Amino acid sequence: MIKTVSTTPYQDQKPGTSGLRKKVPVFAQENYAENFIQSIFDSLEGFEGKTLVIGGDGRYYNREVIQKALKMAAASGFGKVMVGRGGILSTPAASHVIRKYGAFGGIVLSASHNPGGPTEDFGIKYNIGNGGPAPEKITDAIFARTKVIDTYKILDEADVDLDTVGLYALGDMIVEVIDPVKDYADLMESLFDFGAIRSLIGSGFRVVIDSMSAVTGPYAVEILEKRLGAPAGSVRNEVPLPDFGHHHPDPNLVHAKELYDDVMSPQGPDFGAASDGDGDRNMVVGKGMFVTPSDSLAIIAANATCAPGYADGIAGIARSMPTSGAADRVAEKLGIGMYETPTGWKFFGNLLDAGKATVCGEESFGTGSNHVREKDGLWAVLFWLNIIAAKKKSVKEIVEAHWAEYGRNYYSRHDYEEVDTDAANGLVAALREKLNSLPGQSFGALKVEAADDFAYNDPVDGSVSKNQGIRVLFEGGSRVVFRLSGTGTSGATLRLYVERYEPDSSRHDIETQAALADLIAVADEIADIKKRTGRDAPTVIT
Ligand code: VG1
Ligand code: CO
Repeated sequence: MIKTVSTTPYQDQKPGTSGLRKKVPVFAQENYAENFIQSIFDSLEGFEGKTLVIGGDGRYYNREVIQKALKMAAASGFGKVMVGRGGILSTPAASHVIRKYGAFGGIVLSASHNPGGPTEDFGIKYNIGNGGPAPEKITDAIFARTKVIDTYKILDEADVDLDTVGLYALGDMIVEVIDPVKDYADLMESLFDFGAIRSLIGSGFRVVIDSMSAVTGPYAVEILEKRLGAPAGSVRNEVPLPDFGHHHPDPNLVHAKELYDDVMSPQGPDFGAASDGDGDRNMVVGKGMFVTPSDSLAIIAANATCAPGYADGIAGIARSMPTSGAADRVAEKLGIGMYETPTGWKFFGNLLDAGKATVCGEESFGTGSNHVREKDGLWAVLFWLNIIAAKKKSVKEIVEAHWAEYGRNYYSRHDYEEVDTDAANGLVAALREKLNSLPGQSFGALKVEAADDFAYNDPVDGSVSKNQGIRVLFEGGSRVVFRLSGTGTSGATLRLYVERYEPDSSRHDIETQAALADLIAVADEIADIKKRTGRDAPTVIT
């Protein structure tokens, strides 16, 4: 039976960089999740009888919200929902399932790299039929709807068993519980030379993946241990836990430090990788060499033809604005298109659909391609293994050869987390005021060439996105970028991105923070970071 429930709107359900993210207690308020899910459905047209995909990263509250979403999808007239067993689908796997089965769209339940648990983060994101995050036109419509919604519809039925693969009836709708791993693992096998990677591992090359007790565990075990023959135990923290075992499932040098230290130790593995909560991020570490995400994008693009799925070459590269310009040099050399978009994977969707870009990346440990419409952690790891197997070189050799050929883009991001929201907004407002006066000014040896607030004109649909981050560009190609995070759930997070291009290969082995020290100091001088945030130092440096 379909129930129509009266509800009161919430005013704070604005989707951020990647969907709506809030603390669990916020989501647990009366009708909070229901209002948002109904607002998604109310903003869509023509889904009657069609298929919806639902899955999440297994974090706390995942199962509860999936049951609600299933009953609401049935009440709203979807014909079928495909849901991962146990409510599990990594973000890239959800994207693939939407595409493979021609679904109308999908709901991905995740707060990605943010911690999980009863007082930690939860999130809901809508993906469209191309498998990618809904564009701003749709997220704006959803937000507008959440502010006025007064009823939602839900089926009054018992919960569906999510733990057994099979077909279930829910009112007039079918629920298909699917194996969350198989389709995705098959896709990976179709893109990469599994035979070559198997030989590499068979010859003694030791690979370790840290799934950080998050969603990639089952995927990594199936692919790395079962299909590629790595010894059992090669995947660490492989069981997804609702609280991620109190890990912060963010694969970077701070939160995946143990893995990093292990790979760097002489007895440790040759190659290490980690993923985030929902499986779309990746960190790649080789013995003696941490690969920055910006370099990873450039190196994958430069060596793409090593992988069978990309043997014909790539059409173009896209990167988010704060991501370093390393990939730009590769695009230039290959004579292919290069696109600079705002932060957030949703901006890559049109470029991928139009065939303008084949590989995309973000400095925030995100890399992916046209195989799905999300960034994809394990895909990037497999791409690296494929390149290593094809070139028969170590990560360190591959990265150093790349720098020697293209020059090195020294790069770092400094995050100031949970700072006072007014202070953060004040800092950005003051920077905007200054923009016009900066060009021509010198700070020591650094002279400002240009300064702006990044705006993106989508070359495919003509949409314009303004205020996407403040850029200060110096003569010679160095730059600093300031923006506020759109994924945090308490206070504001200021991100400072710092980059310097160094063509001279005799200067490619400087410690990163040292190589960027003068730029970091100038960024503080221009934006008054320490004074305005009241912080002496960033909380996270990547
Ligand atoms: C951050 C990253 C951005 C990424 C987004 C979602 O956004 O900077 O590059 O696309 O997270 O990633 P923000 O607005 O906090 O800077 V995921 O893996 O965490 O969904
Ligand atoms: Co993520």
